[in-house]
Amino acid sequence: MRSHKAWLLIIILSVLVLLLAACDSDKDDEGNDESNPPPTTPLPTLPAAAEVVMVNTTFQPQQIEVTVGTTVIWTNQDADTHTVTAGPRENPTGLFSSGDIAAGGTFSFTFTEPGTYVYHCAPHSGMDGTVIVTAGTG
Ligand SMILES: [Cu+2]
Repeated sequence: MRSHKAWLLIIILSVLVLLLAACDSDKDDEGNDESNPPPTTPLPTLPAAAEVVMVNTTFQPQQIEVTVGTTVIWTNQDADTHTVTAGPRENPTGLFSSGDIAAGGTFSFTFTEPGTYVYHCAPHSGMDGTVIVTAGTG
């Protein structure tokens, strides 16, 4: 009984020593990796977003440039209702049309093709904006 316990103790100690040794070598590897990280591959392109606010019956910024795939979010900070309507006032394209956006409301649209997109607010002449969409790099 006594020698059986002694052997068990020796085996447990041996396993512990082996585990500690393994941990030490792991730590060394990780330490080296952290202090000298390998070159990282480019991250996948995340969905991009850009913001335009409607304030003082204008779009701010009045013109923005984004890359393909960007979602533009318009937020109405005025008390008046506005719209975000694609195309020139006299000839809407129908690409997007927010309908009425009440105070505090938002509208978003994702641009999937490069180009220059003019838009306007239907009720307010002179309230116009432009989104320039360029080909993305990624
Ligand atoms: Cu408006």
